[in-house]
Amino acid sequence: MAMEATLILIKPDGLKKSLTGNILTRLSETKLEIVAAKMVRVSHALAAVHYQHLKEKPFFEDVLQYLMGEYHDRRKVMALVYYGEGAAVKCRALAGATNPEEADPVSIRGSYGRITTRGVYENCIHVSANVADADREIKLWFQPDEIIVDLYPTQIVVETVEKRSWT
Ligand code: IDP
Ligand code: MG
Repeated sequence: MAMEATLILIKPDGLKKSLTGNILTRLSETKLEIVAAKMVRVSHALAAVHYQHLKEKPFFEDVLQYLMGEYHDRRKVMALVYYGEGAAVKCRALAGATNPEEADPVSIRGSYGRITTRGVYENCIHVSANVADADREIKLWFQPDEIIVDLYPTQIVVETVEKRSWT
């Protein structure tokens, strides 16, 4: 199997239900390496690009609000990159099907997900669907220096930007 990276997001429902430890424990069964991790406050713009393939769906805006944490009083997600042999397929298998009612009951989504009365599949975790999606999504959520291995080609850009520093 090829060395791959995949993006994992613990969504706001997963955080609110205190499932971070459970989910990371389940993912550790894969023996993959975590090469990046951070908490992210998700903007509408980031959510919209992340879920661009759902733009025409009637539930698009609901899914954006869900990822932004508007339904869970938790405006954050935990983003991680898992790296190793067959990472995309292995993590996807542990996550289970998109619809938590159809997901294998012992999968992460089968164990912890639910369908809300609004009709959104709250499935606790995002896992890139395949390697092509993973490459796009990892570049969207992480900067090169936030990942401890070199996954993709980089370039040096010289910019003068104002940024905060510790006083
Ligand atoms: P995935 O998360 O399994 O890759 P996608 O089709 O990419 O599935 O959908 C992204 C997210 O949008 C899902 O995880 C789920 O939260 C939500 N979603 C997808 N399809 C539906 C649907 O038919 N009804 C309600 N929510 C959905
Ligand atoms: Mg998807």
